[in-house]
Amino acid sequence: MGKSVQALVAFGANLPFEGESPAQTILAASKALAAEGLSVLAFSPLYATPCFPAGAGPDYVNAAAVLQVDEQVDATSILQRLHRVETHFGRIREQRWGMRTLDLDLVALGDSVLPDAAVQDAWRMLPPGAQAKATPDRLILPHPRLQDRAFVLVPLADVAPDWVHPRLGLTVRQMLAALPTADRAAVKPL
Ligand code: A4P
Ligand code: MG
Repeated sequence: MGKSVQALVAFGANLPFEGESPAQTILAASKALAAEGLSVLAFSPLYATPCFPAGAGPDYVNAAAVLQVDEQVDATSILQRLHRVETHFGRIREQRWGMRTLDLDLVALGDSVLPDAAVQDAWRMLPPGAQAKATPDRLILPHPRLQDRAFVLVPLADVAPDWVHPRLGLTVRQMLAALPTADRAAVKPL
């Protein structure tokens, strides 16, 4: 293997799959990544988090991982592998922000900004009303909602507290500290 980079991945689940709880599915998925050539360097504790948007379904279990991937592997290929793992654990894409047995988001790949700074900025600064309606048709990195979400940042702070957002210049720890206290407090160790 040549040079490697770190991929940050967010795990979420709020529906059981074949009798397994969301927590069991997330742990099984973390082990299934190896079969896709993705090696897990660090895996966070599991957290219970209130469903966003509130009332849209059962509460979630969330977690985060740092993967080590060869520099040669492009971001699209990593997302495809994550989607294969989602499918393996029963994910059916029906509704944006809908309930799911497993959601794997590629939060970041090193300091990559994709497809470019202007497009990442535009998606990141999308007004809240538009966020639920618009779905990107291509990979955006870092994930455009990363900086807003305690259910992503709390577990990420366990495994990659010092990763710096390439557009905001803020660490995971700093982005988390900038969120409302109530958002952070709502994310509870399972
Ligand atoms: N896409 C673009 N960039 C990325 C990226 N960096 N990572 C594209 C992953 N996907 C990316 O994603 C929709 C489209 O975005 C895909 O075609 C992909 O190519 P999806 O995974 O098919 O659909 P989704 O999961 O409904 O959308 P998304 O954007 O992943 O949803 P969110 O924003 O992750 O919201 N509440 C709690 N407490 N915990 C959760 O984990 N998750 C969601 C899902 C809602 N509420 C939640 C949680
Ligand atoms: Mg997703």
